[in-house]
Amino acid sequence: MDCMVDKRMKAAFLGALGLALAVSPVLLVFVPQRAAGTDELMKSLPAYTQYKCLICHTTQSPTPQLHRLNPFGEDFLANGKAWNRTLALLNSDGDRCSNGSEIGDRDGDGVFDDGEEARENSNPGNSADCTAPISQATWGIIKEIFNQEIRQDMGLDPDHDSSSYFP
Ligand SMILES: [Ca+2]
Ligand SMILES: [Ca+2]
Ligand SMILES: [Ca+2]
Repeated sequence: MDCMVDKRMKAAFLGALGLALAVSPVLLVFVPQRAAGTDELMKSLPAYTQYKCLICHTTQSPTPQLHRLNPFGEDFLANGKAWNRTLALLNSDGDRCSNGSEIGDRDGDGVFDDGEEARENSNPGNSADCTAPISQATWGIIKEIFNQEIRQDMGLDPDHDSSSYFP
């Protein structure tokens, strides 16, 4: 009797194993795989750590089956998959920011603009995302405008009052 149970279990195990081996090629086809080349191409951009695949693709996890490009990805492809001045000066997604401004390298020389972190300011492939970086010089201008406004609102002479409300 025990022997009969063992034989049935062995047959069931072998049957399951056979089925698994038979469908494994099918499973490999349907299990999402990462699009080949995406990681290497991404690393050719000056910055990619914030948006990663979404810089060029319409999905965060592109696969060989689903890897549609966004407007920046299309321009990157048309530019020979190279980051340079030509691509930096384009505004692929049609917002107010050039690709270089969004990536943080306005002139496309591969070197980040002064005072900027080595990360994207906004996504060059998403027209709803356009953030201008605030450099030290820009911040100085903003402070001066606010200080002038406050001095004028308080009735102080902006030419002779040097008080500043921003450090
Ligand atoms: Ca743009
Ligand atoms: Ca630069
Ligand atoms: Ca954008």
